[in-house]
Amino acid sequence: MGSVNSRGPRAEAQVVMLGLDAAGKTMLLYKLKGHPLVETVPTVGFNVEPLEAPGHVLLTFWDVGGQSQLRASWKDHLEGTDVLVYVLDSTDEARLPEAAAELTEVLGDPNMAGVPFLVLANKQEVPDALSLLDIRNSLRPERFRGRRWELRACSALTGEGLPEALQSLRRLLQSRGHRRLQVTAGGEGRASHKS
Ligand code: G3D
Repeated sequence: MGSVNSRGPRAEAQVVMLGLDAAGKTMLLYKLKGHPLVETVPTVGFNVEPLEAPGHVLLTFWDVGGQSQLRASWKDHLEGTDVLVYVLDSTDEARLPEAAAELTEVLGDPNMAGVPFLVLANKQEVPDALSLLDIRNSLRPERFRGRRWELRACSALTGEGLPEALQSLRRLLQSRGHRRLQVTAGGEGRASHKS
């Protein structure tokens, strides 16, 4: 899987979506694509989906965590990544340290040097979900120096926060030279950083 290469502004981007199993990646993908909700099945291996944002974004998503046999193969597919979307289950406090460790491992890959990332704190409609502040304090995204990042609250179930997530994606892609992507949304609940 190669990167999109052209002179001038690019309208296509390679977005890799990662997260522990059951974080909600599949459901997020369906919601972002405007499909009706379907019963999700565990992702085995990886999926590649063209996602209109409305520019053309090639979205690849992976399940990690507890699937060590898959990690060797997903590492082969990080080359050319423009933005990483990292999905967290905000109701799974117990596995937050594991999720943080996985993020560290992914961003430490040589292919991910300087690649910006968007953390989506999913399942925020659940009443006892961790707050964005709790997640930020646990994840400490500012420790990843030399790259831009944003942290967003969202719910794949209700769609809350998804327009704002796409806006973040657009901003991060723009920082990589994707000037033609246009996503319109406004919102709140964002933490962002430019290093
Ligand atoms: P994955 O692709 O990251 O493995 P899935 O995760 O999209 O398969 O979702 C895992 C489970 O979390 C599913 O529940 C799904 O319905 C649920 N889920 C995903 N997003 C949300 C959300 O925003 N809010 C809530 N409340 N649940 C969500 P099941 O029960 O099918 O395992």
